[in-house]
Amino acid sequence: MTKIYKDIFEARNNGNKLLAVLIDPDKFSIKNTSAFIKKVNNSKATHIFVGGSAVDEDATYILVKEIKAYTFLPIVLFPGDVSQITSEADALLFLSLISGRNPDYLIGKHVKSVSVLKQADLEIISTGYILIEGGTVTATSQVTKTEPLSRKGIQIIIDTAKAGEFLGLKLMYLEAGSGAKIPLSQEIIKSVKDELTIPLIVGGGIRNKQQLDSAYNAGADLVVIGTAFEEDESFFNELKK
Ligand code: 1GP
Repeated sequence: MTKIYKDIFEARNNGNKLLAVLIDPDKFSIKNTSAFIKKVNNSKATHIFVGGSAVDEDATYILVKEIKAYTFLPIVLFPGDVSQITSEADALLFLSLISGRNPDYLIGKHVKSVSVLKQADLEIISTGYILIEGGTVTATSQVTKTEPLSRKGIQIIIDTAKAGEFLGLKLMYLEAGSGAKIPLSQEIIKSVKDELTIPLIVGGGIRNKQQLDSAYNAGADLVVIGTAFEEDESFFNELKK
């Protein structure tokens, strides 16, 4: 097992909850990197994820290089496209959008990324990505031209996650979408958690400590938060070490 996945796997086994701060290069001002990362370092965050749906060429490389100068936390790419792959990071979530039926995001982009990945020194973590409706139209849905799964179809959500595990995916990411109005319910998280043996990531629309704890209590092993920090960095005060 490679290092970053091993750490996530062990944390899950030991019941240690993980927190990733998501930075979208498209929405983040690089001038703010040092001040922002200082807050991340002083918080309970265990990982930094970098990625977005529409990011300019080279923006990820430049930003990850800058972030690295200020932190020892692992930097994990959460790419919306092949152009966001850079060896400056430590690992890459090799995402397959298994809630959708767009072949490009199930396998097509992956094939296109191989020549880049073969040159890159990145830990590659195969990850099932399940987009579930979160009360707003998400950039992911628009860019990938896929519909999110209905919140009401819990059995379909469970079976999608389990099918991903049967396919050999090593992580499962349940996503309400960046900036979701409603984060995923405890019922959805718990139902999926009960079925999976692989670690579970949950993200989308989590904006306060109570919602974070609710996701953890329902079974999330790692929670991803982006928008809440983009909108109000004082949220870090609630998450001090
Ligand atoms: C988005 O799950 C992440 O892909 C985080 O969502 O930006 O709503 O925190 P937010």
